[in-house]
Amino acid sequence: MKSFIISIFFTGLTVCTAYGKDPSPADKKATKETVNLFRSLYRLHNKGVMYGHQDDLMYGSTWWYEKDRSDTRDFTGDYPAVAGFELGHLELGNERSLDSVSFSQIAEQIKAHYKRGGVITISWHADNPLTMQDPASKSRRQGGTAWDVSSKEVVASILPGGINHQMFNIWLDRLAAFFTGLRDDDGTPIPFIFRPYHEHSGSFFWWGTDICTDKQYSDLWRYTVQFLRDKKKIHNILYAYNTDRVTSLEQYMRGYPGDDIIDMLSIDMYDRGEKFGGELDNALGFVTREALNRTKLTALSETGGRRGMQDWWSTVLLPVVSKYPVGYVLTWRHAYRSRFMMAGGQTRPFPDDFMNFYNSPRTLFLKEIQGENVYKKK
Ligand code: BMA
Repeated sequence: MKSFIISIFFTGLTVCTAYGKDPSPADKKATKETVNLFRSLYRLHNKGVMYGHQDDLMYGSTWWYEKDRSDTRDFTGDYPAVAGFELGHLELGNERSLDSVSFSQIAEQIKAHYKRGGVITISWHADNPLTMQDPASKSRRQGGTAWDVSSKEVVASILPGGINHQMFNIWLDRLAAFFTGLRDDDGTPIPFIFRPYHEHSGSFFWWGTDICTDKQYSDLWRYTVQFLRDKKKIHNILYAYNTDRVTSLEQYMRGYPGDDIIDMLSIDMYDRGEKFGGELDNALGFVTREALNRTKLTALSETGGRRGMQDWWSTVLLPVVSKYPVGYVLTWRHAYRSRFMMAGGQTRPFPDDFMNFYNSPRTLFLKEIQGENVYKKK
């Protein structure tokens, strides 16, 4: 109310001040729907943790692109609140992703999920811009891909002044063209969370902590955002900073590009054994605290269960994520396995215990966030 009264006197100025008070995206020119999404997600931290699933709308281990189908919905009756998509190989100008998914179908499903009022997140396993040019890399396992960590010169080679800088600009141009095409029927740009250069601490991608310097990593981020936001004038993106498992805030923040670039502090952690619960508890504690101190969003943007555990969802994951303001938890794709299917393999997409996670008052699936109207669409 106070800012409303002041705004009667100093309209232009107070709009900015009032804006500055509320949690807001790093992009000062973010579209209305993007600002609304950011604020809704920030508010939802208090309500519960959204469930997200990678490629949920594109395929499952037993089916391939059936419009509107979803493993999550098949199993629970509801879509995930957050739908994940992957753009690896878009940079090459290909029609299909590294997982053989058609980019035009991805765009279609992004639009469908936006229409339903769901949240969209996009990852990018970009090929290695340096080693992919070396024919010898083809003979190596993962040679030329995002996982090729054979050279420490990659990030330097694409930054301004680097030998691959022009090529990298073409890659970003292709991303920009795809992003610009993500529009609703009335032409409204569809807001989404973009999580490139992920799992920085892991050093199994060419942008990892052991493969480039912290400064280069930060420069890569800043260059990318400035290219998409300032040069291409794309204002419907929330940017997610992300690491793999870390044990301290200091380790987490290595190479952080800055609050003027980043909207979300997220972490990926998979369960590799009994210590997982404690490690996740520790990491989510300092990541979410730091995020809220900076007025940023949070997520456990990739996680996955321990093989053989029947009740992982309700006894390991749920108790820890319930302790902290974690915006969403996303589990990775159910890769399509035709040969496995032919051999009569298991066809259930989730264990029974997933229903306990679904039924928990702490978790939010699509129907629960539809009521929130996260984009404040009319
Ligand atoms: C990885 C694996 C790969 C996949 C990649 C991008 O974690 O699932 O098979 O190509 O993600 O989706």
